[in-house]
Amino acid sequence: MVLKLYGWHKSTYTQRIAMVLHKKQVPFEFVMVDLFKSESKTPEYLEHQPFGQVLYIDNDGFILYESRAICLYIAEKYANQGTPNLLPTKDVKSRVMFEEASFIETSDFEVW
Ligand SMILES: N[C@@H](CCC(=O)N[C@@H](CS)C(=O)NCC(=O)O)C(=O)O
Repeated sequence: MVLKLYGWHKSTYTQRIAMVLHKKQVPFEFVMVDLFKSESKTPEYLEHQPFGQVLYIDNDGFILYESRAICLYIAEKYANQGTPNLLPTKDVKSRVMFEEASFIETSDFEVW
């Protein structure tokens, strides 16, 4: 079954996932969740994303809902296709510099 991305087109979190999926050439179905209509607050939606936010993915029944974790999942699961080396090497300095940039982005630049 094709990977499903439940998100909102205006959400930068959703766009982040779509970008990584494109980079890794992973086919996916986009399922629109309209925040203006509170579609992320329905009981059915909350079963998959308990914070009532966009977004989440469904990959053959595997549900994941934190955007950066999803990016890591996609980059690692589809490591052998699309744009190579989205993740740093196993070298400890490269890894922590990646995490440093990621934490800075989360802490200091997060807007939607
Ligand atoms: N930490 C979450 C944040 C998701 C998030 O904040 N989504 C926003 C839209 S971009 C949202 O759904 N806001 C509506 C709400 O919180 O009710 C992630 O990275 O996936």
